[in-house]
Amino acid sequence: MDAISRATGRRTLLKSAAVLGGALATGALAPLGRALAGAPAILKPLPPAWFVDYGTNAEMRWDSVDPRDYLTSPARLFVRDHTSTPTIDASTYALRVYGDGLRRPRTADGALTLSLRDLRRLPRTTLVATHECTGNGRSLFGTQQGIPAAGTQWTLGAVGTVAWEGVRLRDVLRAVGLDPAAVSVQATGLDPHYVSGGVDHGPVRRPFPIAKALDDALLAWGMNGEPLLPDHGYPLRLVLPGWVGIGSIKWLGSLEVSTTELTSPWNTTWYRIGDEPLSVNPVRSAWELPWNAQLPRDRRIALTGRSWSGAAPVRTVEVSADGGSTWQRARTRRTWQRGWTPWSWTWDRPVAGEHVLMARATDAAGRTQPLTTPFNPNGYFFDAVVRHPVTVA
Ligand SMILES: Nc1nc2c(c(=O)[nH]1)N[C@H]1C(S)=C(S)[C@@H](COP(=O)(O)O)O[C@H]1N2
Ligand SMILES: [Mo]
Repeated sequence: MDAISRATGRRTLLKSAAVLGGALATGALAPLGRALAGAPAILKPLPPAWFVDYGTNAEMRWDSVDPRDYLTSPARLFVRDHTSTPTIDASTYALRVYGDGLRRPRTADGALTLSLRDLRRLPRTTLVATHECTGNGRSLFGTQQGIPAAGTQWTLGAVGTVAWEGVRLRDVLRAVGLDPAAVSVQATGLDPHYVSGGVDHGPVRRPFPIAKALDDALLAWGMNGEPLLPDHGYPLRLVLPGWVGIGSIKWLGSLEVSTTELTSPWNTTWYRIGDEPLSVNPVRSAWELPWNAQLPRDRRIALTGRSWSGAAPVRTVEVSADGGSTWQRARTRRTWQRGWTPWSWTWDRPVAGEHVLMARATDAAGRTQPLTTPFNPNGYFFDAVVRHPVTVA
């Protein structure tokens, strides 16, 4: 099924689709056509049992997570689109690589092009890693700390753990030839330009240090053994493990390698706190429970959740059911590579009434979750211990 028939199949079919006919079918005018037709930005189905739908963004519901599944299936992974998911033909797709940081410098016009076939000749790798939006938990600045932050009001579901399959960026850069003086790489997406407040900010793009490129960055074409879904970057995306989601540019169109620091509004204006462009994700935890869950009184209740950190595996998780007066160790399960740590805890015969559950993780780098986190206007990095309300009856 093509993108348009899938999109229109999901929501009410639009009379205008027939009028837009040919242009829509060829995909030539896809972004414009979709906007005219009022079609959704996100192409995959967003069943309300699994997602909260914000239009161009969709959040995974933690109460829909099956504790037995370590990985997040692509169908259930959150989506964050600045504009809308483009439809890209993999057979004509090519990644452009240029910049003065290549051993043989190239201008944007003279970029080297790499097809998916070219990339697949390099050694393949699979990496399990937790993938998370910088603004995950943003709504809690308002609901828990009393000062709302601007932006998508995610609860805690802008996160998932995926087995990415592809090639290491360092192998690509070595094959292409790197100037030892290279310091910065800028990744640019093929989605429509991001226009906000009447300003065209150009395509979504963000630079990152060459050290990250030569460490663990991947160019991924697969997730959990399947090709990327269109919403997650088909046919190729960048993955910067452990880093803010915005670093992992989807629908990767080009990489510029430079001997000077590159910039874009995505590191100079957005995705920074104060002077610092954000990079490594903080420590966070979530219960696999609905908000205001109803639980039975006078029983032993097995509860589960997960914790994760961008810097290192989560080592310990403590839980409190009395508002933080006393804490007990949760039982943690194994962390897989760079992925999250599932945990469980038995609540022993709670009494009837309103309760608050709290979970606090500490990672192997010694980072932990504070009880409150400093406010920032865009609501990034909400890493405070979440006060999760439940009713026992
Ligand atoms: N080209 C492009 N890449 C992008 C984005 C985008 O809008 N366009 N959104 C970024 C943000 S903010 C996040 S959190 C992740 C979300 O990835 P996902 O939708 O696959 O979960 O993609 C990042 N890469
Ligand atoms: Mo994000």
